[in-house]
Amino acid sequence: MRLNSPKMNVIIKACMKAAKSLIRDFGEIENLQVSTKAPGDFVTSADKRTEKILIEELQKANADYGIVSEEAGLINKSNNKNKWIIDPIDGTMNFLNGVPQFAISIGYEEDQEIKCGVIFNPVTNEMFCAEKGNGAYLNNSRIRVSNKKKIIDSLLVTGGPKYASDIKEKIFSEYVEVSKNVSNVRKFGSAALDMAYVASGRFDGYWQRELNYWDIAAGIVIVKEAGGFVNFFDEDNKNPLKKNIIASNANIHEDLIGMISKKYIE
Ligand code: 2AM
Ligand code: CA
Repeated sequence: MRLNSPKMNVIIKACMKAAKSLIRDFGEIENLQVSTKAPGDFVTSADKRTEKILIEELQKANADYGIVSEEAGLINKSNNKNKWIIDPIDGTMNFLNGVPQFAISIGYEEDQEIKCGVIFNPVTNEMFCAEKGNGAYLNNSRIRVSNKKKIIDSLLVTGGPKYASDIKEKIFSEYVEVSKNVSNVRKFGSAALDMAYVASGRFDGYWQRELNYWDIAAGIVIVKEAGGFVNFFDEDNKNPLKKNIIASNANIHEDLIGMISKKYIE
């Protein structure tokens, strides 16, 4: 049984409409005009087109909701209760290089909690979605996090550091530390899909520093509804949209936290 509440229907409809445009752009990747926002942080015209469709569709349903989106920034700032958290292309670097590992990510936040989310890879046609209290799905099938018991047997995924990071050494040393204590670590380049893959048991756990809220908002509810745990660590109180995250199955969560950071918020 797929999720079909009014809220989920709005998100899925917006997502599918935007995905049509995005997949056309992916087919014409060589013709895209690429502009550089900052080193290592590329923005494509496809990004903006996809975002525009998402915002238009979501606003048709709820004109007064707040929107937090990568390019457009904050819309309807005064609405702090209901917000769409959008990433039109998560995995931009993959997209630009013709690698089919990227996704549209849409989260719906109510009273500071993500209540539902969709992560859609338009190339593989995999839609991961979840709604608080109603479970997590991949297309029409329920998903669950893996049942791996020991961290030493686990396959993890991570990302970063970004090109302009000030903490590259710290991120590399964490990578070394974790790698010594697990089966293996992957780097796939889309935080949203990394979260979705943890939710569906493909990876046992995920961690990454220096993310933006829109990279992982939808993933939070999808991992939790799939039975996983999500924690944020080393929070930056001055910038609540910046996130360091750990997401995994329940069995290995404490061990993973122990390897990465002792300072975490419940
Ligand atoms: P993006 O593709 O939307 O930029 C890659 O490790 C993951 O980190 C992607 O989900 C990417 O999102 C995210 N990320 C966030 N900020 C980034 C940055 N400045 N440079 C590269 N990746 C970034
Ligand atoms: Ca992103």
